[in-house]
Amino acid sequence: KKSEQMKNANFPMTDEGRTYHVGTKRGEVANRIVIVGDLTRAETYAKSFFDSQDFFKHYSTRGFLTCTGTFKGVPVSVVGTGMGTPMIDFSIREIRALFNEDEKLSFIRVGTCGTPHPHILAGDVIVNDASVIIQRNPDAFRAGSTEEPYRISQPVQANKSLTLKLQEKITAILGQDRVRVGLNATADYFYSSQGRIDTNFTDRNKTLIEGTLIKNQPNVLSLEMETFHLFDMAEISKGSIIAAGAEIVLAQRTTGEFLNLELKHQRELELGRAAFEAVIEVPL
Ligand code: R1P
Ligand code: URA
Repeated sequence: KKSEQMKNANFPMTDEGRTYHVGTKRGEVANRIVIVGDLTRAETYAKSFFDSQDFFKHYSTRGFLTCTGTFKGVPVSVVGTGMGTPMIDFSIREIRALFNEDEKLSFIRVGTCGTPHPHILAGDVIVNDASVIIQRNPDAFRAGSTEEPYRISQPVQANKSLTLKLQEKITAILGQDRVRVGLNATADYFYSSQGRIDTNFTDRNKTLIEGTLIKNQPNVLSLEMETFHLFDMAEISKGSIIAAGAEIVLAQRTTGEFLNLELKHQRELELGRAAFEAVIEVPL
């Protein structure tokens, strides 16, 4: 399929109104949206939860998958965003641009994460009521610099009603013992800024998680790569977007355990169902 000519250098769109990266146009995305990092998770959700298998599906050449259908009769979309905060920026801005100024949107992110918390198990679910971001400071790595190698932001809050509804829905499925609610830390990278050790590079991150992060924010439960930017975008959306997020714990960082695939797939379906139920029930 040949790519289409974009117009408008400030906010590129085709004549037909398709956005540059996500590639959808007005009417192809619902205003209640579940976003996930993994594109196969997005497709599995559409196939498992949409009322009909005859749903709208669009792959963009920039790594986004959008599926739109209905869940219990309510129009919903699931978008596979890929990884990292720039992908969240493309997703939120380009989806928002498909709606009128007075229309409201809700986004729930269903992700996977690591936990720095010794008592949370791989396979547990963490619902985030707020998030900070950890950013690597490249200036600190230049010769002679005295700057700190990583910066931790102030927390930004999730939407309370959407978060409570998501917590209620996932707790009804998994029970209280497997669900935690608390602070997330989005990292700008998977390796350096999540404190992973890679001897091929000078990362200066040996004490980043237990030292810098936990001293700064003792209650951080999860580490992932998108949620902060989703909450931040909702906060600056002039009241048009509400957002919540939850993750399945894949990596238990204090023991080194990584979740087995079978339980990961089971949890993805459980948390996905909870997210669709929450996103349709909370009024906009
Ligand atoms: C890293 O492996 C990816 O997994 C997490 C992180 O946020 C990052 O995107 O979430 P997803 O499973 O939604 O991609
Ligand atoms: N995703 C992350 O970003 N970090 C982890 O440790 C696991 C999943």
